[in-house]
Amino acid sequence: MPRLYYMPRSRSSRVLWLLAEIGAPYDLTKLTPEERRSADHLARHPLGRVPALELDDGTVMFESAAICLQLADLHPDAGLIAPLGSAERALVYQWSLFAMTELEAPLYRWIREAVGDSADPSTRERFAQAAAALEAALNDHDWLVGDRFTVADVLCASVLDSAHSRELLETWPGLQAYVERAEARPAFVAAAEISNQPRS
Ligand SMILES: N[C@@H](CCC(=O)N[C@@H](CS)C(=O)NCC(=O)O)C(=O)O
Repeated sequence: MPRLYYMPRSRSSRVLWLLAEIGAPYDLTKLTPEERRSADHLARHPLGRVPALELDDGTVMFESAAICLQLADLHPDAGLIAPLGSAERALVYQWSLFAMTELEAPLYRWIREAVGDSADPSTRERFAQAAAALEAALNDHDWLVGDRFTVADVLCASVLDSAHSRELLETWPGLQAYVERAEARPAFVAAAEISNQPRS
């Protein structure tokens, strides 16, 4: 059984969501901030971050998007990733990496700057361009790839959730509807019960 090392209210949430979509059993280890910096955890993640996942053979991996893609691959029956080499698979990779690089990076920078009251308009503009591209790609479809919910939706919607909860998606009604559709999924609701717990 895989084991997820996680902290509530962190990027672990997207992995918990994916695990709930899959519905297969897994083990969970909740880390405190101190445990995250321990030698044991640094052996799992060289930067002492979460999430990290221990696979059945003892291999430990990190990076939330890589973990989600691997879990989707391990459970093809869950239908969260298209067959290897297919065009739909290519688009799942595309939007998964887009979520991490073009959406998450500028969004988190924008949120950090806004909290410090020093938001640089170019940071918002970079997120705005990515948000508009994603909204156009959805183009009245419920999900990004092949009209079915995939791991790419977990990754994109989990990033956009941080924007939606701060009311930053008002310019993109299509994205607001997308996030709300994703958050209405029973797996999202089940995972939120774990990921929204207090940290300690
Ligand atoms: N790119 C990594 C980022 C991991 C990350 O930054 N995790 C945060 C929690 S959301 C963390 O562990 N922060 C603790 C720290 O930075 O020391 C991923 O997606 O897994």
